[in-house]
Amino acid sequence: MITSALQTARKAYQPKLPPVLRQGPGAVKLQLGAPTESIADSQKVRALFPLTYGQPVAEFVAGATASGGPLTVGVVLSGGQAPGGHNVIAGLFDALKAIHPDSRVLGFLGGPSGLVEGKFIEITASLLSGFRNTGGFDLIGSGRTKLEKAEQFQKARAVLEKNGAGAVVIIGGDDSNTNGAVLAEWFKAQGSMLVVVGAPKTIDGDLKTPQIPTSFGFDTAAKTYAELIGNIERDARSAKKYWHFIKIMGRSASHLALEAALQTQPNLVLVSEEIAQQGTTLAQLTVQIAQLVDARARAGKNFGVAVIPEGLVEFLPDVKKLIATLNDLLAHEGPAFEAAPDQAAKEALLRRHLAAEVAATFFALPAAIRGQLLLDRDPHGNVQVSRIETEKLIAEVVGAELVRMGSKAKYSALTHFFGYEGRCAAPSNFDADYTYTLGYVAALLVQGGRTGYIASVSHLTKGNDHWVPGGIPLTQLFNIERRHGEDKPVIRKALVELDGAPFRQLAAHREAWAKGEEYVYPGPIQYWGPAEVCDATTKTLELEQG
Ligand code: FBP
Repeated sequence: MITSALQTARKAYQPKLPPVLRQGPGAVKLQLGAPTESIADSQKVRALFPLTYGQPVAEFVAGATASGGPLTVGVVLSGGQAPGGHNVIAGLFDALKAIHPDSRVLGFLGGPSGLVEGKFIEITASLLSGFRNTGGFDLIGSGRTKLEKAEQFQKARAVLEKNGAGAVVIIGGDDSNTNGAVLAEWFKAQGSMLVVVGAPKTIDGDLKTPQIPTSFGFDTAAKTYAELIGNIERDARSAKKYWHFIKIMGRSASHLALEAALQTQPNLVLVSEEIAQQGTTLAQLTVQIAQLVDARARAGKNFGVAVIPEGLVEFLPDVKKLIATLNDLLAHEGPAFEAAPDQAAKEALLRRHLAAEVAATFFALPAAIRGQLLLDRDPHGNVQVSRIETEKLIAEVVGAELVRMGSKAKYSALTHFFGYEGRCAAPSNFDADYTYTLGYVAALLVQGGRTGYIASVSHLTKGNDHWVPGGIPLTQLFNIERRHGEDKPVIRKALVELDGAPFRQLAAHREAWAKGEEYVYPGPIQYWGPAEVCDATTKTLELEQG
């Protein structure tokens, strides 16, 4: 593979470990705290996880650990790409080799399905050397197969045992770690000594608890989007003739849109969680945005920048109801819809099934958006929000509203979607260090036999010299939620909190941002240079952690 000059130089970057890990695994010991409770529904969660519930929080502190024998550990990348995944594997590999040179890492191919089907490669030092500090998951690939059935667990166990592995590290988001906890419990219930350890991954930033301040990839993705938004802002204030509507990835939670906005201070950022709380309908939101466009036009500013979170449509109560109805319909009338030759035929079917109010919402949408709402669902039966052009929807309905209200604004809208652009960017120094540490910690948790744990690092904002590595029992992150008509134990998805510091920061400033051009230009991620430029964390983390 031909590598760029930056890639070549970046290969030599040695991620920074927290001080306690710098002397290697022999100089660190596991310290266990008090037993834990799940964040909610503790009795129900305890009943579902009788063998792994309530384990203590683990912290790594200076001290001697007897050197053990070689360990063989499987590793799985699960779900969407996030910058730093390769460094988790690098940290895992280096720690295991430091524990014993004969340790091995088996990289399961294509996500959880690789574990079930026994498809893997052995990670070697030379193979890994080309992937250190790189973005992407292409070393072993990823997938969205859900590991949730006993039959899959049985196969995974057979694969791990056959290949001499004593543990598997699952690098994933809330769903994958939920399943990891179930797998850990199942192994124990079967009398197996296999250890399951997780690592918090997702650019969306919605796997977050007081103990896990951020998931990896969020930092790099947000900085990538912020760079692009900053560039667009500079263009907007230079050309002064376009309104830019920019959709930012992040599925349900608006963390990425909010973070990118805090870094760039656009004229408008929508926060889905606030819209849901206020019950704002699409029509009401349209009027609000049109009024902003009109007000700026009256001030002689026929330009602006608006940031829209990817999941917005699912938070507008009227569109949410429509999507839920469509999800049900597609689940139950799937074959009929598939047989319909084109969108017109599908819509004719819908006219027969939808209640008047829901049909009105659907048919008021532009045809392209209607088509996108009918596309295939993801493996969980949810609409794939990355494929819905919400930015175009908003640009179009705002244009129509301006006409309706007789605005004199010269409205020319451009739309953008920044999503995949950020998912595989070369990890920032923060993500490179954080992920390497997470991998290293995962190896130590495996060595300590801590099954049902997720690797964690706390005190992340204070600089790497202050990071505290440890492990959080997964059951501590659980609550019970209603999913597809059933009560399920799941890791709670962390949405933007409207009383949280990042949102409050936005609320305090957005009026000024709307009127003026208080744009900020973060520029591209820097890998070398002053620490305040290269090693800064996100505003979200800074504000949340104080
Ligand atoms: P994960 O939650 O698995 O990390 O994936 C996040 C994400 O990037 C979302 O932001 C986005 O909506 C989705 O994946 C896109 O999925 P796909 O890769 O299937 O297009």
